[in-house]
Amino acid sequence: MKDRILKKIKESQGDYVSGQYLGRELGISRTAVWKHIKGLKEDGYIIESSSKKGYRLGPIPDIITPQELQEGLDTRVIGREIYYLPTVDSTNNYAKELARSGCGDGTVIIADQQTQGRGRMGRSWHSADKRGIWMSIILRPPVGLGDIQIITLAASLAVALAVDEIFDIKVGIKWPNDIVLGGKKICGILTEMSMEMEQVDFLVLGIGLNFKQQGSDFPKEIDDRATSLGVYLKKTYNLDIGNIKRGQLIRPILSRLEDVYAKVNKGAVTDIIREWKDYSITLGKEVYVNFRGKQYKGIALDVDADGRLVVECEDGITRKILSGEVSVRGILGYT
Ligand code: BT5
Repeated sequence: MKDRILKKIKESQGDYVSGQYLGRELGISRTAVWKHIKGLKEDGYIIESSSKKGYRLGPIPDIITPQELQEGLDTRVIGREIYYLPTVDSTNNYAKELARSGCGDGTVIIADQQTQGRGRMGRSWHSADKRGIWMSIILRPPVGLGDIQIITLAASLAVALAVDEIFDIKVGIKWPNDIVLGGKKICGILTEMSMEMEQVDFLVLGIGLNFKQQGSDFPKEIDDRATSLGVYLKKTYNLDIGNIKRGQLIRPILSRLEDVYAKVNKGAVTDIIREWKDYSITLGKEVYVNFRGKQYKGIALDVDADGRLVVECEDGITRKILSGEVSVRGILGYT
């Protein structure tokens, strides 16, 4: 009902709508209307109330509820179901529980804030309130285990394409899926999965994208390697993104994710890799990689059809790395 009231007051485009009219249209009492309006205000909407004229919606704030995100979302799978949480330990944790209890392919869990955001290999992910996009997408791909790495690469490609579309800037992707601007990380992706009888039951794609943080919002330990779109755009183009809502970037990310996901499911892996390579800042560079417990220095030559990084190591042997750490010279601290 709250959604229907919101829709009605949005439709009136800044004019007052009386409680009586809303009640009559929706078949509820004026008191019930008032209660729902109170709920909308608690969600963050600015609604002026006048005892004579009724209710009037103010400018829409930066809200990421399903109602807001789904308005204008052109996807058929990704984000058809969205769970919004003001605060959560980790959207990936929440997503895994939800997936186990049986939710649909493409379900999105999104939060304003994470108290225990996670990176890969037990590391933590700083997720300040309303400053970034912290979301997890549950996928149930009809593909084998071998394609999981491609889906992870595809996710970073989707973010890169969406940032390009909205801000007209080209990010770099550090293999496998760190997104970097001006040598600093703006986005990380954590893919987790659940297997059953050797089949992928579900996959959780956790995307953390720094959006509106100021430089001083990052803790000391990471402020030399982390930045946000806001900081980068201000510094580089003197562009202020204060008025841009998170939803304006979330929707294109979900759309592009839907495109690349469909391609993976169709087996169009070479297309994904080709597009991904266009954003790569790893290929052709000197790298340090860990392979079977040992560290090697080499040159990153290529990404193969399985999404593995092909590295020509100093000992003359070419190794294919499936996951783990890669330090790229000149990026995020390796000099
Ligand atoms: C990642 O790990 O880059 C994956 C991050 C995934 C975060 C999302 S948010 C939604 C979903 N829910 C979760 O709980 N997680 C996912 P990794 O490559 O291991 O990078 C982690 C390292 O990046 C940390 O050890 C820090 O050095 C650094 N770091 C932490 N917070 C950061 C931030 N906000 N921006 C940039 N770097 C950060």
